[in-house]
Amino acid sequence: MSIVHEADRLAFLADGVVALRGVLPIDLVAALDAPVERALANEDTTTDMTALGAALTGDDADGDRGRFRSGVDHWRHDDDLLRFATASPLPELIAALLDTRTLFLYEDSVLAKEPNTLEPTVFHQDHPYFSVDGEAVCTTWIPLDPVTRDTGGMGYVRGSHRDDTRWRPNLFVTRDAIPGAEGEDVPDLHADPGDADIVWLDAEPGDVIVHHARTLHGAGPNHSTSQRRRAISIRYCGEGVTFRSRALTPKPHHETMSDGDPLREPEFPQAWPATVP
Ligand SMILES: O=C(O)CCC(=O)C(=O)O
Repeated sequence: MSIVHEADRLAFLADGVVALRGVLPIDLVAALDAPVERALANEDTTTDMTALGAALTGDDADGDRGRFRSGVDHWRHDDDLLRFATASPLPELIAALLDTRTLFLYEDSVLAKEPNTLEPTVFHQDHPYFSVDGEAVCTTWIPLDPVTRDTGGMGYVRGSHRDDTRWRPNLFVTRDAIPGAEGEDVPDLHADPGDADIVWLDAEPGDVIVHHARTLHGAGPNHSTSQRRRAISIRYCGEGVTFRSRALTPKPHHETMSDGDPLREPEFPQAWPATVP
């Protein structure tokens, strides 16, 4: 079992992001291949973000270009993904990193950029998309393929989780705000990083990148002609986090929750301490 070092915890607190290198067994990551492909093939849970971006900008989504596909809440339909999120070595690592006695699964997401995918992932902050309040909220990003800045690697604005700015949620593939969303528009950091301290993190299968829910982050296009960029992103909440409905991203399985409720099963599966053998 890998240990989260104190230096990792301090880096996460200071920067709002940390890369935990080689902390997942390679065969465990390889075993995600089949469930991730199932998730990508499921049009009920997964969106063609390339088509969405083209519809929003009036571009042509056809032709010789790769697709960016992304979905959410696959754990609800796929026991392999639920087990990975709640009964693998991952939750213990994250509980240690957040220094929390309990950890609940908020959601999972598959995010694939096929070779020659033109869309970057626009910089955004996760917090406004999540129906929770509290400090101990994070996203883990787990690559199934080796990833570099050129193939869609992730970039994080170090220290942005300490900024009180409420950033307006966008649709990931354009900077246009989600209609009705409040907050300030995130600057176009892909075009002009200005004085933002962006760290671009290459990653390998076995690595886990963890960012705080307030950390601004984005990703590049996949310029490779042969290398896929598949990842699964799992979002967790620790002690002290409570439910707070946000109308932008309602989930049917949250209907039983009221504002201020502590997180609980079955709406938020308990990931740590483990309940599933
Ligand atoms: O994989 C990507 O391109 C974006 C992932 C992301 O923003 C997230 O998981 O919070």
